Amino acid sequence: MRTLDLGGEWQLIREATGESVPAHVPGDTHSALINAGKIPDPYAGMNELGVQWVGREGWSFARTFTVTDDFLKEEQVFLSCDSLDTVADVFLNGERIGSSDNMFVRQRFDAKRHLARGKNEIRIRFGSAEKAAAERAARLPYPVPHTQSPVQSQHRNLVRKVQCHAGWDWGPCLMVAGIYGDISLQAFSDVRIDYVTTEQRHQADACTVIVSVECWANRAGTYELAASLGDQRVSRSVTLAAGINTPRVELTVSNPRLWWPNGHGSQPLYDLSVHLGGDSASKRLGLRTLQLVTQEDAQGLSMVFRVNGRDIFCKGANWIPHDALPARESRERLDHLLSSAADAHMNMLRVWGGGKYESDDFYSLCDQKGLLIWHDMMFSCALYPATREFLAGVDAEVRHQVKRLRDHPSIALWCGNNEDVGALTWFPESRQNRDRYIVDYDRLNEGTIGRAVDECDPTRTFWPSSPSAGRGDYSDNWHDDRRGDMHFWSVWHEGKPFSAFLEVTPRFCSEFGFQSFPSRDAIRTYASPKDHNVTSPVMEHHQRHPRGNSIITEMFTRYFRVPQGFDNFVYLSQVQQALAIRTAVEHWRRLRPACMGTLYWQLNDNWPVCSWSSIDYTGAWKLLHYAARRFFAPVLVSGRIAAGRLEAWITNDLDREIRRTLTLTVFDFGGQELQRKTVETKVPGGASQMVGSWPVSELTPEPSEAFAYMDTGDAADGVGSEVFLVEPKRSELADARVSVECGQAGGGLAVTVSTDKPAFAVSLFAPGIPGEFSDNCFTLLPSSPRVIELRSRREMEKVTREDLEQALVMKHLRATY
Ligand code: BMA
Repeated sequence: MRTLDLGGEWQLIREATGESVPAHVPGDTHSALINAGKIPDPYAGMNELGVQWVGREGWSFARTFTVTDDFLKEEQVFLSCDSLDTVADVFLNGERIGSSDNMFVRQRFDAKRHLARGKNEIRIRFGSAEKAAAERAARLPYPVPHTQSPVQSQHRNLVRKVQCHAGWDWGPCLMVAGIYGDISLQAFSDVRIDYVTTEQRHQADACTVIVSVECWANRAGTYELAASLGDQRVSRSVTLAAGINTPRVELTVSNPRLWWPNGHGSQPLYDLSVHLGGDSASKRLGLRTLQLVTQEDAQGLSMVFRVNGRDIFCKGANWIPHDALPARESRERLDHLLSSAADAHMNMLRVWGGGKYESDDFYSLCDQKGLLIWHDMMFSCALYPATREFLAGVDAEVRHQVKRLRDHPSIALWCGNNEDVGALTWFPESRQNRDRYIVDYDRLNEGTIGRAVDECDPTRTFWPSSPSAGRGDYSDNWHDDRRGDMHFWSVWHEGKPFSAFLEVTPRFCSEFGFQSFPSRDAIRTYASPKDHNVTSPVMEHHQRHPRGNSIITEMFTRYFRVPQGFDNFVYLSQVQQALAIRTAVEHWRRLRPACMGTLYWQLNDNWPVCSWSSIDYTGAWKLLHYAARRFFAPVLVSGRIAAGRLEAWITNDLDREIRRTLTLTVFDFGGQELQRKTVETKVPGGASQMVGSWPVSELTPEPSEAFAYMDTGDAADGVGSEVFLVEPKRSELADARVSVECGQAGGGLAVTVSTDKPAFAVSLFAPGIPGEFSDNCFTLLPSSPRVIELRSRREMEKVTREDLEQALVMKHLRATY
């Protein structure tokens, strides 16, 4: 196979005027216009509103390239496009060679007869996806509604494009068009490999890998098929008919090193390469077994991911595209986000159905880091049509993506969509005529998506929707705690207190969340200091939930004393978010094995915004992400107050028994020790146990003047964990004097933090210095100063101690009011 890469410098032409600007491919319309100075950055201020016209126009990407004789000597030459976004006609030297209207399908257009030796021109004309969607809507026999966000492109559900490009309750509306991934001309005379897929058969000391090579043979014949896996090699002759064939070979690895999710073992990857008739392909395999165990039990139906025979408690978050402008995505940013997930002991991410099938980099990084993927298909929060054309497009999409991705060991499950069963009850049209819409839903979901998944990946479970109770169950499983996965949104959308998290026993909670404001650095990218007020128009523009800021503020009044000033407001919103998610996760981890997974909403942002994310658009960890590193730790010490008693729990996700000495100390807010209890305990592997419980009234007569602190003294478990005996706002916190001193530790910069009285949610920020601290948002006791290291991400210039001293901001709870 000969390849001519067409990525690089193109021109972007505005169809209406013929005006052109340089454009990089892979890339998108908006990014090219920003780079050319034609439109302002839509992430700053309220610029997004002024660039909506871009998505309503037609645009062409064009370039010239040179083709050699050698290339044209091959019998077949085709144009391969990984992703054309969205409604595209492709022209070679002025002639239309094909079209596409689904950015999730790899397109291959026959190109040979349109090419000339020497100079050629390619032009890809994109019509407005928004206009195409409106035209389709007008032709539908009945309306097919979708959710609305404050800035919204209508009928997003009628075009096969990243659904959140049209606006979401955390994302801008930027209806980009563009060319993504690889675009190249490919030439061959014998065989083209389309997909390599594998199946593993695990025996006691060996794993046999069956390799299927889906290929296209230009003519019938006998070819050599050679494959290698690790240090194993096989080759054999295969006879292919003209057209599509799927020859197979088998390789056996003895004593395989198994691939494990993060926290359960390592992630060895075996190189697989295949050569056939002049074409070749390679990938990296992880050898492992994975089952989703759904078994009837006393509570209902279990939902457990079992890897290599071990039941895994899934800990993680939901993933959205990491930039609303595709040209700004990068492997480096993916690596930071995914490393941050692994660093916080996550072992699963859910690729959410309003985004996209991600880049190859994304999946290979997940493979390397042991992050399992719950993979939605790209349908979200809407009803969808079930016309013949729509279903045919989806069929091609799902078959392509599943065959493309299925050999990644990280992928754990294919799920039909996000919340589309629930959506049946959201719109007047579907409430009045549920039958019509549920038939359409089923045609699309079971009829097309489910069938394509079953046929293209028999090794994995097809889960119909998130949330759902599994195949064949059409109930809205939103808050069902007997079976299936749950999206628990009562605390955010319904405004219930955090204690509502303690009232449910999800089998697997795949969404729940609470918002906070992003870092000071992120806010500065969109709001100038004069707008640093949460109800300024700019700040409200970067809050896409209509009641978002009110919910944050109202929740402050339940738990905290009202903070003073903008900076404290922002800080406290992050403390509050961390408390919300910690409350839920600690509880649901205590419930194992009834509950076996918690994925909070959401890991990342696609622009700078106030949202449910734990890492903001600049890559900065919000305080929630630091808290996650503690509440997702393999051994978790947690406390809760129930029925007037303080309970101490140890949750052990390791596969072996642990012994711990748990110390519970009750301090007054001045730091005086009032009580100390010590418990010797053993907790089996994969179990959670209450290891002690005491009536609060015995611990202190004045719960508003004291707090409890639990600690195992084992460094691996992290620092201790505080339990307030009444809400923080009712606790008489002392005016602690917290001091910070910048210095060196662990080969880098560090901050020593100490205090004269107990201080809570002690947090360090270094605006302008991208990087993470080794811990943050912790309880600081006078007896235990802490040395917190800074891991800077600023590679080019070294951050000095003076830089850190200048930038450093320290906050703690008592200092906010
Ligand atoms: C969900 C998600 C998203 C949404 C989030 C916050 O249920 O699936 O659609 O952004 O809640 O409202």
